[in-house]
Amino acid sequence: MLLELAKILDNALLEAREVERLTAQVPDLKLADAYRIQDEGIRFRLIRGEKVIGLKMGLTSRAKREQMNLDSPIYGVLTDRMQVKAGGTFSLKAKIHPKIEPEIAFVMARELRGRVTPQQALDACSGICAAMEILDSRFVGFKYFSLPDVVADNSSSAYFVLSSQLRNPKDFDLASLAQLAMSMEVDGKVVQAAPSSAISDNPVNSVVQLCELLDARGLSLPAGSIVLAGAATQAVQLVAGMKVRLTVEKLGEVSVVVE
Ligand code: OOG
Ligand code: MG
Repeated sequence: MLLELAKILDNALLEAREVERLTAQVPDLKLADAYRIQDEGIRFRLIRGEKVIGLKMGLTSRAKREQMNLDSPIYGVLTDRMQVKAGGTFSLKAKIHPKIEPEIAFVMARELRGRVTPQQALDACSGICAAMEILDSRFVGFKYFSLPDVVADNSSSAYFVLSSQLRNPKDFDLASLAQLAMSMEVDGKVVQAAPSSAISDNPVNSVVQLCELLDARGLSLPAGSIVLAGAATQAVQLVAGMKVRLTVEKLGEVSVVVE
């Protein structure tokens, strides 16, 4: 059954079309099984030659939990083919209904496992940068799905873009990481803004939470992983012609042009 559900979602991805939420068919779909569907979906992508390069946290800010009407943090997997070049173009061709959101990314120098403190998580990083995630839910209308639905759908993750300005974590302490102004502009006009504390009170806490979610499944956070900490604000619908730019105080900027 799980494999069948994973196949439905994988076909939706390949054909760029929306499908009914899985819980319409399987109302009692458990979160643990939703992560297994997510695993299968990633396995299909690996068979097609993609490589896992990181993980994303989702629903780590109140703005996102309210936008999606869902209430707990979740994770998804990032592959190399999901990465868009900084300053590059993003084509709406073969996408369903993509949205973009402002994030902060960490690059892990060392493996982390189980319960770690925020300071241990920060010490295990080799880089921090501004990032944007492009979500593209495979569910009808990008709404009315439950937590197991979105987890099965790789937590809505579709693409991401990392700033080419990678900062040294040694230049930051925990307090300073929670005080960075983040501002996302479309065509030069600010459309979303929030302090970095909007993400899990401190974006590094998203790394801590990710380790706990992984540990509950017997997994660790591998060395070398990119970690998206989750959006600080609501996501914004992408429209052809937009130039989207995120600026994060002390981290730098990252942009993408939609075509
Ligand atoms: C779920 C994914 C949420 C974030 O950064 O909070 C997420 C969704 O909004 O569809 O990626
Ligand atoms: Mg996100």
